[in-house]
Amino acid sequence: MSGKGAPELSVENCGDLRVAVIAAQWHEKVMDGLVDGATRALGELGIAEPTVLRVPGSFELPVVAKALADRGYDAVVALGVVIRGGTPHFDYVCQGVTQGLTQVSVDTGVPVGFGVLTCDTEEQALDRAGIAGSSEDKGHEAVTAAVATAVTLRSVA
Ligand code: DLZ
Repeated sequence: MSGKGAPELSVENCGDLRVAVIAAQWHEKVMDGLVDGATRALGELGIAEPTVLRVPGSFELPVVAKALADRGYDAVVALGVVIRGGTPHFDYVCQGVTQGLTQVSVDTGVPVGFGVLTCDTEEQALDRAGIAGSSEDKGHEAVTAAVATAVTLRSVA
């Protein structure tokens, strides 16, 4: 999937929103970039002191996302990196986390930013991690999308 065509989102009146970030721990360098990008985005949006939690791997993201959504957060952002190996395990983890996060979001009505990279190689992941030399900043993007959606939901409440 190409990053071309991404919108320039302008998000306002969101400083009072409660936002939580959950981050997996596999692939440390990429994860550090995603978490930094997410934190930077929250600062730019004026959302101080977000909750940041770590889980072991991407497969654990949905259950914690559900707990946070149930506890009154206005938006949850899930960050992870899954890199293809030589077995079908990659497909099961990707499917589980994607369907799990979608289900949490739709069932609870709380937007869940999807900052989970599913890549063939570590190089592809680093190129999307928002570090020096990256062409994309997916942690930042996931926060902006989740908060923008929370603002939209508030306007229709
Ligand atoms: C087992 C596993 C593998 C092989 N690869 C990754 C990965 O690339 N990225 C990731 O976030 N997690 C991986 N995991 C761990 C699973 O997400 C999960 O933590 C374990 O299967 C334990 O439930």
